Amino acid sequence: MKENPDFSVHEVANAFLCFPSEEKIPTLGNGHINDTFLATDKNTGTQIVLQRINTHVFSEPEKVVENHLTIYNHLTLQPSGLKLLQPIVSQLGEYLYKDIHGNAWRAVKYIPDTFAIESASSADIIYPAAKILGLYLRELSTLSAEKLYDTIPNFHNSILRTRAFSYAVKWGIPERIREAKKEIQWVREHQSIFIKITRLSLPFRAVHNDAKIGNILFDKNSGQACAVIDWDTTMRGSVLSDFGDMVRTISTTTAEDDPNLLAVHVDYHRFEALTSGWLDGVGSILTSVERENLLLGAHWLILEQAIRFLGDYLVGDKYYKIKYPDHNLVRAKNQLKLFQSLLEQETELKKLIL
Ligand code: GN1
Ligand code: MG
Repeated sequence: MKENPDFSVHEVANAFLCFPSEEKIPTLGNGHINDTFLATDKNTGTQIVLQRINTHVFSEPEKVVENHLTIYNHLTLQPSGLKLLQPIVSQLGEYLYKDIHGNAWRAVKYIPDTFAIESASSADIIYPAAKILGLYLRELSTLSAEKLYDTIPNFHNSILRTRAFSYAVKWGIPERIREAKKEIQWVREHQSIFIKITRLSLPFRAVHNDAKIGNILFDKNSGQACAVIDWDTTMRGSVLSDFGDMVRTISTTTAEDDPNLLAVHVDYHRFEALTSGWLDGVGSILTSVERENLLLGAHWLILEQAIRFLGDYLVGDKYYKIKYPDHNLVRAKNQLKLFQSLLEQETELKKLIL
């Protein structure tokens, strides 16, 4: 059953909490896909995160909650002390709750005294943020990827994504296609990078697949990175895409939708700090093919993200939540600028990795 825009978050809070507060239940975070709320139990003060799973994107929400449980059970046994998203069962004893409108919901325990950010404005957080993303991968390295479902099949298959992009360029909204002519041309000139990725024999592992700065929680008191969140796409994939997503969101001071393109660039010193943090985090899990191609992972992910935003703009914003009409175009231009900056510094950046 597909999601329904009509829902009562209070009904859902009632399904997961014994005595939910009757006050307004606020939204939480800036996710592009799911709807997230923070509900409180008025007797105990316990706070839980309620999420309506976007079933246009995650067509089998059962797999999302099953993977979550598998990951949680695995990470609980690991030594690093990452704070974890503890799944919560509904009063019916299930991890997935279908509301009366047919929407799919799940809940996790809120990790108190933490905050999230959308861009790495302070240089101090780069090393710890990168390290925790690496640690997450290190701890997952002992979980067989076969134990996880593909919650979104072909998620980082950029050859298929290029096909979808070509379709959008052919059948999308004509005015938008005209408006984005320059960007479409630019993508076409650089998309051969995706072929390079498919030619590498990369090992499949359980990886995060959405390893961006917004998916890290920081402790309010110490300022330290303490949790990696949003495990919905943690499944089979490559560490290169996680490295790439990290570069995409931490090597620059700007958010992915900053329209000020002059400010969008990969900063050499940030790149240096994030690479060293991430490598310290992953430890010795990388194979030589992974290690040698990390920078290619950054090219891959940034260009892939650009075509996802641009393609969505061309077809009329069907996938990503937007805040204004050209939002996806602004995001795409931002990512293309970042990609260009990466290309310009390729030789110097490569020296930092090898
Ligand atoms: C989406 O929902 P959210 O914000 O965690 C997207 C990622 C993109 C990201 C761009 C399932 O993530 O792949 O990289 O936006 N998730 C899905 O910020 O498509
Ligand atoms: Mg996500």
